Amino acid sequence: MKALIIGAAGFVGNYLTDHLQKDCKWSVVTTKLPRETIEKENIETYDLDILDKEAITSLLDKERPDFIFHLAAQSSVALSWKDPALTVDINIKGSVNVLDAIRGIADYNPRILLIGSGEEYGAILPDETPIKENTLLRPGNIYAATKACQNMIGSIYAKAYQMDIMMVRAFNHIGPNQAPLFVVADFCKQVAEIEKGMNEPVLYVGNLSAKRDFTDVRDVVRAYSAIIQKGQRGETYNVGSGRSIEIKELLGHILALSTVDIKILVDEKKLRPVDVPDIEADTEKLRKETGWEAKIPLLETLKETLEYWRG
Ligand code: A2R
Repeated sequence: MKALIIGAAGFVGNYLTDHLQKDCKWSVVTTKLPRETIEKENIETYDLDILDKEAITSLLDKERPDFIFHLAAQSSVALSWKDPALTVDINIKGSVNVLDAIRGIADYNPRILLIGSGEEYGAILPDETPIKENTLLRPGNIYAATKACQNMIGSIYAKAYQMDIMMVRAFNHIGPNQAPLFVVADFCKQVAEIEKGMNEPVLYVGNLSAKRDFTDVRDVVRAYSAIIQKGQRGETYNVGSGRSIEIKELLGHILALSTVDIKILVDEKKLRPVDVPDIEADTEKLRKETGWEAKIPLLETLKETLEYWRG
């Protein structure tokens, strides 16, 4: 089997490449932007901007992968506020380019996975958690709106053109190598810097009361390969641990792993209005249809992420 990962130079792409090669034993082709680098063995890597539909077509025509994982995105919520047009271009027009390029190739029916986000659900009501896939989408930021749109277009293409497209909504995923824009990487980086004496023993935090659903990125990529093989055409699958945890408790676990005493201070800049106090994925559909279970305990992921930043 041959798999193509579009947008493989990002956080998830790195883990997905390893998983498909080592665990699934598939041949893997990846794409990246010209400014990015991918250092992997036995991998064919192409430069590809998904805004260039013709380039997508010629790559697909040449490689004809059986499975296509579409990861490429403008994935930052913060940047989506600053540059909504770019986010719409990449996340909506780019995804349409990918789907349309596939559709335009004769006698070619790959299985395709579009990666969306738990952010698509937005301001859920208290009785809507754990969140099921059929919950009303109320995206609260530009990034979330573009991913919700990608999801809708994916299901329309699947139905209208009988294409084997599956969609996921991934909740918070964490692990070594994640950018410190995200809460766990941010806390671990700060702790590691304090331990090295680079900073005073003060850890700056935002809102600690929110509850979120965290999954190790290596479990997430296993879910992706399971869905692309066993998922149903046009269906959407939540990917999460199925258990939310208060950020305060998460911080407590990270501090317990630290070798020094650390004071906690609230940084006004990190405080964001939290309109959704508890976000927890209902993952029954994923588990029932694919047999997937999260394997890596949260404490193990936190330990490895802290070790990564210590290094
Ligand atoms: O924005 P950059 O320079 O980090 O590059 C990202 C790349 N990308 C593109 N690739 C092709 N054509 C474009 N026009 C384009 N614009 C951006 O897609 C990055 O290397 C990759 C996405 O990776 P990350 O931003 O690290 O996201 P992550 O955490 O790996 O998540 C994968 C997927 C994304 O669709 C997220 O929105 C979703 O899972 O949560």
